[in-house]
Amino acid sequence: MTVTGTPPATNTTVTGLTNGTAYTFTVTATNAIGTSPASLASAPVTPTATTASTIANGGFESGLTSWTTGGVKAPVASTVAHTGTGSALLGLPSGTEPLGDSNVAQTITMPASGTSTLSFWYQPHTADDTCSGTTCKYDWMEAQVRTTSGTVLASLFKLCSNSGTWTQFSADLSAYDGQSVVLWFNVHLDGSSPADDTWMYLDDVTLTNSQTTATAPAAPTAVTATAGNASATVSWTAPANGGSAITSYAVTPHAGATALARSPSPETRPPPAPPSPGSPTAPPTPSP
Ligand SMILES: [Ca+2]
Ligand SMILES: [Ca+2]
Repeated sequence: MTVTGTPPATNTTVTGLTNGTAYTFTVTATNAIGTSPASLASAPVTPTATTASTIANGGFESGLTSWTTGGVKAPVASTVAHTGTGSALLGLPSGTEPLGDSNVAQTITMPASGTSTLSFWYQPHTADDTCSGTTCKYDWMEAQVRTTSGTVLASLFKLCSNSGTWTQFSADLSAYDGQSVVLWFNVHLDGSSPADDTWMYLDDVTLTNSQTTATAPAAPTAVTATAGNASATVSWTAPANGGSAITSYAVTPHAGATALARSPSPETRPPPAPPSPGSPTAPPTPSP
């Protein structure tokens, strides 16, 4: 593509690229007399699809829209927010305690690949005993990843806390990439009388995805050559490897503007002799 102007801008956006493919870029400058040689190539970059959160209304700014509620005490929208003005309230802060669950759930389609991280914030309260994990037997807060048919794939946490502070929880859900799963958040109540209620505010449920595709290495730098007798010793600095180990280098001698045959790696072999018209040792025609 061509960038024009007076003077022309020194940046531009190249569109129409394929996500997941590594690209490098070179630039030439043109004036009234002609066009420059191309620049060295940029470091490689790999465009990726913009991954908006696949969780709808994860900030509960639209009440409980897009969430399914369940249990003996259905959760309600709350204005006790971690961010924004809304959250979900699971369980109940006061009043007669029912026996059973209070949950919200949403089915999401996980990204096809990459590292997928679930994050959410919860603010736990209880008048019942505190506990953690399998020791919980009265009231508790919990989060699970389930199949769409209800089978538990992972228990993210299970505890009963009265910290009353917004607490972040995050988990790597990459194992479920490409699947439809249910995010399930619950407060369990033991129906005690007199009531010892338990409740939890839930907010900012997000799923982020990052792609870790390896790319081609950057260009080697600091290339120097020392002349010898019909040979030259070439050395260089290894570049960033793009996330995949470098397996070879190729060294191409140039005589003037003409690229000659490449030397294979490793570079212990002297480069081909310089061109000599009519000589039987002249190297072959340049290859791309
Ligand atoms: Ca919110
Ligand atoms: Ca209780």
